[in-house]
Amino acid sequence: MKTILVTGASSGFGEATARRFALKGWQVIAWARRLDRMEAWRQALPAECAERVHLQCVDIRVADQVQAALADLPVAFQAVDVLLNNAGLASGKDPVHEASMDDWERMIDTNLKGLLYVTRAVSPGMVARRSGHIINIGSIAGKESYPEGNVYNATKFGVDGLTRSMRMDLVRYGIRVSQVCPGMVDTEFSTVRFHGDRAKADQVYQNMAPLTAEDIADMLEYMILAPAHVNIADVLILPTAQASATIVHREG
Ligand code: NDP
Ligand code: 8X3
Repeated sequence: MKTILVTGASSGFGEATARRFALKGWQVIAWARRLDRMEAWRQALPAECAERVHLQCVDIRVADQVQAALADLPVAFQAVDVLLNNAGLASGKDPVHEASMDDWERMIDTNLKGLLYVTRAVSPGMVARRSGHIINIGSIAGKESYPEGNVYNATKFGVDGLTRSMRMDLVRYGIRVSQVCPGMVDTEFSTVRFHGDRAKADQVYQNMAPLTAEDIADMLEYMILAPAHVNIADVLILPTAQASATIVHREG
């Protein structure tokens, strides 16, 4: 039985993908800080799927929590086949001379340092087993900068650079390293970015059809289930109405 570890499994793409793989009969290790949110979707699964889901409350910004969670895994969950480095956030959208340094620290600590802590902890097992698949969630924001994106852009450009280098480090061990870079997806992302201002978040997706978390889970499922000799290395996935980070066609 295969095992996937999903970070950020309490919402958005992480939740959709964790649920998807649980329903496909995989063992799922689901990490996030909001255990209650993960417990809610786990309990809604058929019992035989729910029992294969192992939830852990982990703040990926804390290296000790990451290590302790892995050390606590039941034996049956210890061999991680797929690591989905998904947990991340934008915090704020302000010009560089006005932005909050707390927002900057939060994004750097989560999107870069957290992703690194998880990867450093999980990848040695993959190396020892000479197999595995690591998928990093990047963004169109890691391919193109945009005004007021500054530190979010920097973290996602960082993920892009890390993904390429990780692939080089791990290729000799038969480990696939991939990246998915979505454009606009309607999740809790914008509400988090605007510090809970739902009205401001809704404006982001006004008069256009954004992607959904299920669209991203479809892509991830395709990448993960591709034959072992196929690595879909880097995918930019946009809503049809989006042409670039800043060009969005809105009806009306
Ligand atoms: P959501 O806000 O819906 O989900 C983010 C997830 O990350 C939550 O489960 C949250 O869980 C988790 N998370 C945040 N901080 C931490 C932390 N310190 N430790 C553990 N988990 C954490 O957003 P999305 O699903 O949209 O975002 C997922 C990824 O996709 C992010 O990396 C984001 O940057 C990226 N992305 C999003 C796009 C979009 O338009 N939505 C487009 C391109 C990329 P909890 O709060 O419970 O800890
Ligand atoms: C999220 C997409 O365009 O808001 O990474 O940066 S965007």
